[in-house]
Amino acid sequence: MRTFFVIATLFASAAGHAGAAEHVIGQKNKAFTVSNVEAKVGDDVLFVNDDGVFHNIFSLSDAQSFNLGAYGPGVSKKIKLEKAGQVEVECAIHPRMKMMIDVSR
Ligand SMILES: [Cu+2]
Repeated sequence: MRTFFVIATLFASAAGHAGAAEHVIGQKNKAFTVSNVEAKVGDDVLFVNDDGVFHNIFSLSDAQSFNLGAYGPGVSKKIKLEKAGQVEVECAIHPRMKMMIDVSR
């Protein structure tokens, strides 16, 4: 009987972890295609340059800092969200480009 409860508990905790999602954030007309994204730790974010110009997407946020470097039209760059918190995303080439990723557990 005790064994049954242990196994049932293991299944219950495994069911709580859904697969990681992928969030696509485009860059078009020197702007992000979305201004706010709700995400979970472990999700991927794909930055897609749908523009005719280069972008250099980065973040200096405490939750996650990264710098994708300059990349041209048609190029995509992926990151994995590693910590909960607010990740403010900017472009080093276009200072007006800003968006926020809210990462929760
Ligand atoms: Cu840009």
